[in-house]
Amino acid sequence: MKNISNTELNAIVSTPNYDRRNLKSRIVHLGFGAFHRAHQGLFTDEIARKSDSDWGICEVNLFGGEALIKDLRNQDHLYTVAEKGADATDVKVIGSVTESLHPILDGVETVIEKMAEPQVAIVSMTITEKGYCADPATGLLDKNNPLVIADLEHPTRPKSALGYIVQALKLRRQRNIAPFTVMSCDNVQENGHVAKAAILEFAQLLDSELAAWIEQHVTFPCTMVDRIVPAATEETLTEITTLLGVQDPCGIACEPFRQWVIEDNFVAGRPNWNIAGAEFVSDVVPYEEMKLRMLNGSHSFLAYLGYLGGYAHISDTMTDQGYRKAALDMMMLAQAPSLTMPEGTDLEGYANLLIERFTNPSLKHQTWQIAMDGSQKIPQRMGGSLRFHLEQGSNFKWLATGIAGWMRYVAGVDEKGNDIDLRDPMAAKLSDICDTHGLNASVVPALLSVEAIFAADIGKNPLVIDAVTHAYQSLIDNGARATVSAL
Ligand code: NAI
Ligand code: CS2
Repeated sequence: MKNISNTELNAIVSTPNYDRRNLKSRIVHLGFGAFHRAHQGLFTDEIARKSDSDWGICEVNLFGGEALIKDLRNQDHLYTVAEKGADATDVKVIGSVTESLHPILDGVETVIEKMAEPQVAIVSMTITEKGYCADPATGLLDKNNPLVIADLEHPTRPKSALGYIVQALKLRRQRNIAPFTVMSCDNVQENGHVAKAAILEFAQLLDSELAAWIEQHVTFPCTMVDRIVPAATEETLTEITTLLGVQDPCGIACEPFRQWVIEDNFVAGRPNWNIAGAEFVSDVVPYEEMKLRMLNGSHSFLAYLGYLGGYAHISDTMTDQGYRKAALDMMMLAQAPSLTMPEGTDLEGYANLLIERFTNPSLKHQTWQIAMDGSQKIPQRMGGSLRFHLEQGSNFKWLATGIAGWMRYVAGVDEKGNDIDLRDPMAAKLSDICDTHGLNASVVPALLSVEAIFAADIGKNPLVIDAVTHAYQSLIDNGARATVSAL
């Protein structure tokens, strides 16, 4: 490995130009995963570079990620983000993390006590869709979720993010400390509203006075977050080592594009993330819907049908003209018409930019990764637009093919007969249904009847059943590539 001197390092890698000792842990973030490192962590670093911001982040992983937290501590909480364009890579060392905690390393109580500290103004989250313990079809708390059941039984030793937040808020109320803002940064439709509903209902089941206090004093801004950040691989980490000159096990690579639209509704102040390009608005929902339907909806479409068609990465699907055209049609013909956007929004420009971002050959974003947790993703990425087309009587074949692709994928075996490593919180239930039917179109109405995923207005609708059955049969008869290209 090349040994780079400090001067050389600074010439190619940008490092924090501010005194990190001035930062305070005013944010506790749950979910020190790939995305947060390349998004909120980087925005928070950038505002410290450009202003006198004192906002620092205490990182917490509630599920897994102990090794990552240990590694982060070993390097003074610094880590690298490599922004990879088609032709060039920018490397940034991020300095916004002040400290880190993990319940397994530090104890549950230490994490809750940190969240209860008076200087903490925001608890933010990237805990994946399933972290909200909500029913994907309705967005309301799933009282049968094993984490919810366990946390209601042992509220002072929670496991779920909801349990931690409610316990920390309880301590703040008891100690007369003002509450924090709860900010979701997950790809969940109306993420703030879903977080609020789940937290309030959970609190209500524990202590109705606490629930009323939370409702009155805590805010839950919605956010639209966007940046494609594939999971780190050995290859990315090796590349970062080469660029940096030292190893960084916490390093992460992502695309150059980033967007963050935030509802300006904070109870205890907030960083001026706008200095780094975030937008504060009064209503985020239209932007969230645009992104979830056009970007994430077509991502899921490409993930299932791409994986089945033998494409390992999103950029590989973009080299196939059939997939490329189908993805653009999915955006413009299936998703865009269902949106109500502020005047002047250029959806065609947005779609073309998405195709360009998906094409980025430097970004190895696995179709298998995006295919994960489909039961949580499909309803919000395709359900709303499906309803729109049913009301309008318009063509929804792209959505039907996307859903059929998911159904064929959860069968657990690919077109060559190889097993698929299915990851989904509902995997056992989905596999049971698929095993009963085999690769037969009779599985379509059976999967559409899973009400936690498809509300009855969709799942029992004969037009939906017909269209998805037709697409599923084509996948069985002709395979994914021919089915996509025939769209
Ligand atoms: P990741 O796998 O790197 O990290 C997942 C994080 O979620 C970990 O910190 C883990 O501790 C936490 N987690 C998992 N299950 C949990 C649970 N039940 N309760 C609490 N915490 C839990 O994934 P990544 O890429 O960071 O994505 C996380 C989320 O960020 C996504 O699900 C999505 O909602 C959002 N996001 C991701 C983007 C990306 O391109 N990676 C872009 C935009 C949003
Ligand atoms: C992807 C998203 O994994 C997935 O489901 O669709 O994480 C996507 O990369 C981001 O939302 C882009 O902002």
